[in-house]
Amino acid sequence: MTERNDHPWWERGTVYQIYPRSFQDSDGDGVGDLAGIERRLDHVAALGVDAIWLSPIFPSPMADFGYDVADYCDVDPLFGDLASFDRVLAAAHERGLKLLLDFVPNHTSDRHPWFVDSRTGRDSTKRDWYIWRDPAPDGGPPNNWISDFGGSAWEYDPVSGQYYLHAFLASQPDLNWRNPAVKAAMFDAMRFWLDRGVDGFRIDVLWHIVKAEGFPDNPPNPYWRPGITERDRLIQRHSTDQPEAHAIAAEMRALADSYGADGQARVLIGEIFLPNDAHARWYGTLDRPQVHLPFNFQLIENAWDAATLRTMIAAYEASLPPYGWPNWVIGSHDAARIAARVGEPQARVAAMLLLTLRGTPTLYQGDELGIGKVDIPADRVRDPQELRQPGIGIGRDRSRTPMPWDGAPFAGFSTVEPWLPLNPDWHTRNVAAQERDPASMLALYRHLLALRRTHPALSVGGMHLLDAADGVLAYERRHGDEVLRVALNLTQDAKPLPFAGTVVLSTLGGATSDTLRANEGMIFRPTS
Ligand code: TEU
Repeated sequence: MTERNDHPWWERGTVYQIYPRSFQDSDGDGVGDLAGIERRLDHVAALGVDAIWLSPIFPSPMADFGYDVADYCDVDPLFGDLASFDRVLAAAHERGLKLLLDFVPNHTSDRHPWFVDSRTGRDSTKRDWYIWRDPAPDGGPPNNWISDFGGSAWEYDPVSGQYYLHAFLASQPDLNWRNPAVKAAMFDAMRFWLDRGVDGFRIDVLWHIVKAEGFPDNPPNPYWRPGITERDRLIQRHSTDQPEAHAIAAEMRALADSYGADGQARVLIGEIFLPNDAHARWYGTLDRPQVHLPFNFQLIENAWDAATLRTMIAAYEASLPPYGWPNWVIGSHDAARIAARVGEPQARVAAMLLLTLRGTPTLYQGDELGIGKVDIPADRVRDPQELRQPGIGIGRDRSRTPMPWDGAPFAGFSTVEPWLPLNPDWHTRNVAAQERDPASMLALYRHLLALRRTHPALSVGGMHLLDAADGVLAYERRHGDEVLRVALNLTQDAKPLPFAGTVVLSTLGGATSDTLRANEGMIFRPTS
């Protein structure tokens, strides 16, 4: 591929996810808020990222902590108001940070006025804004679809004798995007925020938004076994990834692009879980693009070993259309934390991988501190997914714990007991402590992010995988005359270096450069 020098910010840059409930509380209710985020923006800027994505801040009964929206064009009082949002946006822009909101198009809250109206009866003018169906002949649900949070995806409504569809909680009814009025209202909501100056959206479960006509049963998944989330009993063939959803994504993109006349792209990141080929179709075509970045979760989904990751990276790269820019996610408010999965030494290697692979990285708040396993006592579990399917290890609270800022009570996050427990080691694992320690995870993240900014080879350069010893993942990044090589030891044993060179950075510091130590990742400038 020919080398380009015109990479837009979302290709060059990095995204940092803030989970607003858990970033910084400013009003002493134990829950984070927008004024808190504004207060802590210097941490984000000092980290060296380019954009922030805020998980939902809209009015919500919080059954799914904001992914159940009751009004797309306002701010929940728990987080502040439109004025406090405008202040965060201005403060982010002053620091050169872009700001993306979380747009939740697949479903609303059951308290959204649209659904309240829809539920009043079959002749409601909003009836067709949601997906209502008659019962099956035996009175049961219209088909076999399963909610992502377990149980039937259909909820019976005794008032009208029909069922409504909900891919997630029963209190998150799915919108009917085949209805043009729904589309118009949701596009108005996007315009509302774009007009306010946001730089784009992360779009929640984008591949879910349209369902197959006729609502056929989903086929069974032959790989399902007990202990796996109930959703995976079926392949979501007819409930997700429909051609009409791609067409809507293309229209969303056209809307976002219509705001880009100032040369600053308004970016759409689609949350999409699909195998490579189906996933790549969400880029759309060159003349009819869809999302800029279909989120790539494969660093979360795959086993942490060099051979698996090498195969996965090669397959992902090969699946991209020539104009499709890659991206990588290693943590989120839904996934187990990387340091909990692979341990702290390997979490340092993971940081180097995330920030040196070709493609836009998304960092999740707290991973820059290496927050690891947090046990949530049974009486403090809040995640509705965990509460509905306990004991199979899908609890999301453990990655939603509050940011530990310093050694003050409640880690400086709040003045009262936070809504979820802090990481148990917060006395030592907090931002202030790690700022004082040049060997900390935070120092490593800052160093890596600074390197990405100063070396275009690392941000926009080409990449190819290199051969290396078993357990070592190695690759080269190249842009113009600049060549950098990365060698990551994913094992607990010392390994021979795959190439010679001058060490630019080691995850362990003080590198000798004749071997890769256990758990060591290195960036080199090749000598020859
Ligand atoms: O997540 C969608 C999604 O695919 C999740 O069901 C995911 O598989 C699961 O959480 C992994 O444990 C998005 C949001 O990120 C999530 O927080 C919401 O609960 C969900 O959509 C519904 O809006």
